[in-house]
Amino acid sequence: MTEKRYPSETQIDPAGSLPAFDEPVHVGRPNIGDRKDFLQRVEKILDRRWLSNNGPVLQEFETEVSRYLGVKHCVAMCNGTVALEIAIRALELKGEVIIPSYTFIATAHALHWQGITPVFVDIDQETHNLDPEAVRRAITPQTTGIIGVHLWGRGAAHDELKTIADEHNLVLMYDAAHAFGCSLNGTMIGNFGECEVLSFHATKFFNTFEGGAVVTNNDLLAEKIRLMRNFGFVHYDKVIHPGTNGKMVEICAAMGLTNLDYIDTVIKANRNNYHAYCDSLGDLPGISILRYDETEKNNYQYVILEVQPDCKASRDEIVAALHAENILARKYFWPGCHNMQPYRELYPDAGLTLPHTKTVADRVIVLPTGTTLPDTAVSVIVSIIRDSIL
Ligand code: T4K
Repeated sequence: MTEKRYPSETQIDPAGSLPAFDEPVHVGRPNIGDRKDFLQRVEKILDRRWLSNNGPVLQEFETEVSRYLGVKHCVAMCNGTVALEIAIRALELKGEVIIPSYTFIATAHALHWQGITPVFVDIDQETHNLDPEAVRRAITPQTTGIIGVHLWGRGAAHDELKTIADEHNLVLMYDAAHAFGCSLNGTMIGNFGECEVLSFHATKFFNTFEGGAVVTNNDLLAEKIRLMRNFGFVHYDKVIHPGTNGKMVEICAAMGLTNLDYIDTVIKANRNNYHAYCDSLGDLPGISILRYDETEKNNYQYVILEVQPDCKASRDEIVAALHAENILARKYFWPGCHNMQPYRELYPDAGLTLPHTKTVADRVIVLPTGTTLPDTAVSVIVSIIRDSIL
């Protein structure tokens, strides 16, 4: 990023001509650990001429992720979406599976892609996570499972979901794409349900370029998922299970190991940014910021504003004001999966049972954070928001 044109909040764009930042300030700018360490790892990979297929760097990465989460098994994959697809298949889900509509589209697509009906259920307006009572109401004889999403890294209502799953003999698993490095009731996310799926995409607070993983404490499930990740091969010429190609390559695992060494620095930067946003946004009328429970571990990757109905500007007006200044704030996950294709056409009435999804999706703004955010950016961003609503 080059020179910023708003040195302080007292000098906001008097002529309204130049954007605040010369270059776009992104939500989801990758955090990258020590380059030298990474490049050394890459040199070794090239020397070894072992680029993929359960190589030594991949194995080390899986061991380190398991250790970090305190979970028995980590099966790393090429991305979080394929990890979801493989987990869903390994758990033999079919018929209908309950998910929130307020999530990234991959949660729904991973089911639809394999001929399973995603049943969109409403969220709790406070937590933005699945509402257990709404889950209960959506169960039919065709329901085989529930996929909870720990949205923004804040743990889903696991105890309630587990009770419902047990009562109805349903499989419970999690899309934990946002929740690497986060805990729920003091236990690291990654240890809940039959398994949990992580994403290590470039835009996540911890990345392997592209990547993901299934983590589980279930030995048999981990074994099955490992087979499915590699076409079902157990040995040369011997396939014992249907499978696909979900493998993570060595260079991605090397990025993962490098970024694991850097993870505390990233969390600290995110935490500082989050507190700076909380402090300066606190008094803005009609705007609230989603809070993290600081007794839990958080990755603080998601700075979430909600524009309340009494705000003088609409959510879209505020986003437009930020974009005009080159701050590419996002409206995740508007308009909800049920309003995207093919679901919009397949389930045109889904929205009738999703009032909280609509309310939240219409209100949320996601702001930039991470190690690349310049020191004074938070006050500049808040000033732009303040100007847009006063
Ligand atoms: N479940 C949930 C709940 C998820 O949020 C996701 C992924 C998944 C499952 C699936 O996991 P993966 O299969 O992706 O591992 C982005 C990410 O692509 C996606 O991984 C993520 N969720 C989602 C929330 O965000 P888009 O369509 O918003 O990406 P895009 O291209 O608009 O990029 C976001 C911003 O980041 C842009 O302003 C540009 C910036 N950026 C992006 C990349 C790739 C960079 O600055 N550098 C980069 O290298 O989906």
